[in-house]
Amino acid sequence: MFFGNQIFRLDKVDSTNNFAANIIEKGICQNGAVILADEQTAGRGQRDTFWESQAHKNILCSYIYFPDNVSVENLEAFNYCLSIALVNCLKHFQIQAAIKWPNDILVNNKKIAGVLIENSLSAGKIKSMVFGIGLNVNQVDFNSPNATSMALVTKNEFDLSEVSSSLTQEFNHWISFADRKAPFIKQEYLKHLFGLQKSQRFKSFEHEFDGVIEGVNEHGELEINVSGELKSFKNKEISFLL
Ligand code: BT5
Repeated sequence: MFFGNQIFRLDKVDSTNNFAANIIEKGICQNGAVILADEQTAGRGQRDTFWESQAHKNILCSYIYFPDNVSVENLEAFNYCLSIALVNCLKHFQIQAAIKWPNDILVNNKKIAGVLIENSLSAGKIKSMVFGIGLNVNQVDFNSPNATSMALVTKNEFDLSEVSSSLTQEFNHWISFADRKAPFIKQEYLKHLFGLQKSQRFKSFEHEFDGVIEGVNEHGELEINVSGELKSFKNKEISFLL
């Protein structure tokens, strides 16, 4: 399997992740298929949020993967690999990025890319995975106050097909390690983790506090040292006050 062996190029779609789910259900795509769209009319973030993107300016894509034997416990490795692939893709274009747990990609504290991974399960095993990625490339004005793009950071325009090829190449490289459950993926992820070992302010269930990120545990939860006590947080249980 390699990503990009089959490519669906779409002018306009509601969401590349919806399109992916559709063709998976109809059984008309190969393992490794990639969906690329110029425009989304209903791009989704996690839990009912919206992903904004002007037409023809950014990378809006979904990668389809039918894993052989992946259990729910090993899902984190795929999140790590995709985040690392995004950071390395940006590095290829001389942009230094960090991963804000669990998978926002930041440059200068602003979000340059977001990830929406959607899996379908059967008997505790993963049947299919859809890796949806929105990477801001040439868009320079956003409604989201904390957004940035490759063009804003570098003052250059980029060729979208070059950026998507680089991302696909990186993801093909890193996903093989997730499959093999290679332990160093987590180390690589931590190398790029935003705020690691630094004091930060957080908010959890209306409560604000200071803490130091120590890492992520085996369930992929964020571990924070709060006044000498190590606490772990699931996705959406905590937000960073940047
Ligand atoms: C994400 O959600 O960051 C996942 C975004 C995934 C988008 C891709 S595009 C291709 C594929 N097809 C889809 O339909 N989706 C995927 P979350 O962590 O929930 O962040 C969403 C929040 O980010 C929004 O509520 C806004 O505040 C902010 N946001 C929206 N658009 C943005 C953008 N272009 N750049 C930076 N921030 C943005």
